[in-house]
Amino acid sequence: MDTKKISILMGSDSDLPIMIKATDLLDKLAVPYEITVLSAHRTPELVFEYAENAHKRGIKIIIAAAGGAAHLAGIIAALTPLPVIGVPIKTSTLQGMDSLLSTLQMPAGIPVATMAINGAENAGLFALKILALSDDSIQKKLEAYKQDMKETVKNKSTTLQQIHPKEYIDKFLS
Ligand code: RP5
Repeated sequence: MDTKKISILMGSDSDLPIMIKATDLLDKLAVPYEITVLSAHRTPELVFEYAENAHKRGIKIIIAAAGGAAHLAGIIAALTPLPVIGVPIKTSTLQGMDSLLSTLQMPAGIPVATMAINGAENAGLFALKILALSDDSIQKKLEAYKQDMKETVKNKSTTLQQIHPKEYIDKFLS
């Protein structure tokens, strides 16, 4: 089995319904990953241990998702030499603006590549784009993914030319 080069971290298992979009993408493209719950606030010692050792196990990129006072991506980025992709999780109180700003507004010296609120699929894609720089097989998978996306949009447009917009909503969007 291939070495896992992508690590997905979540502040809580309650982030999984969002992060499943990243794992679905990686499963679809048959790229292995590891997925772990680690909290900057609830398990700080484990966060330190994980971040300081991940690169020694062959991990190349860390995706860190958290909501609210979302410090997970930032503290991981402070401790690892690896690139860190942050996913701010939408919250019920502030709609994820809290998560977005606490993931995004890092001080100079400690970068976190922050995705959109709930941007789990893009986090997976961004991780793959980094790996594709030195892996042609991943590059090819990304090209196929993009082609699929293009065909899907074209097919939707063709269908929309053939039926009434209300029927389209009933059939495909309800
Ligand atoms: C953050 O707090 C987690 O990333 C999650 O988004 C949020 C709520 O966590 P739970 O109270 O659902 O465990 O640390």
